[in-house]
Amino acid sequence: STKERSFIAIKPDGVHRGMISNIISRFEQKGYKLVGIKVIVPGMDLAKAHYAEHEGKPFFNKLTSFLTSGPVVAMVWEGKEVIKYGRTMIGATNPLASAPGTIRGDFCVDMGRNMIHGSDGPESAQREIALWFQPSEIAEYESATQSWVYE
Ligand code: DAT
Ligand code: MG
Repeated sequence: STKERSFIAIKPDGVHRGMISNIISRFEQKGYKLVGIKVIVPGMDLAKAHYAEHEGKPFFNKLTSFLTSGPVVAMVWEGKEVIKYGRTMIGATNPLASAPGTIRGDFCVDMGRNMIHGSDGPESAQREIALWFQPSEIAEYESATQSWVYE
């Protein structure tokens, strides 16, 4: 469906390093549609809820502390297979295992500074979008380029 949605977030390292426009450009140029965006410094409750699946793992405290340490650009992107292909654009969790051409492959080295989050499946996408956004913060619209991106 061209209506599939993924939660994509630029983490504090990406914001501090001036990568907001670069990352947004990549999704925009692909043909995906931005339907939600905000910049927030998440509190610990939000960070822990976001990364709930990793609770108890050795890196959990570092991970949630880092997410709460600064600005996060939270976004919802829409388009055909945006969840799976968004992950392809982002690259592997370990940037040193990410292919060149991916966001993490092009810009990152350490796992704890891998700059960007993307939902890993339909259930996590739905859960994360609901966690970070009110329904009224999501824009419903048809892109003027719709028929030039989709046949
Ligand atoms: P991803 O962000 O690719 O979905 P994930 O959900 O497995 O990866 O983990 C969330 C974040 O936690 C990841 O972006 C970086 C950090 N992380 C994951 N595994 C780690 C590990 N083994 N050591 C340190 N940090 C890790
Ligand atoms: Mg993940």
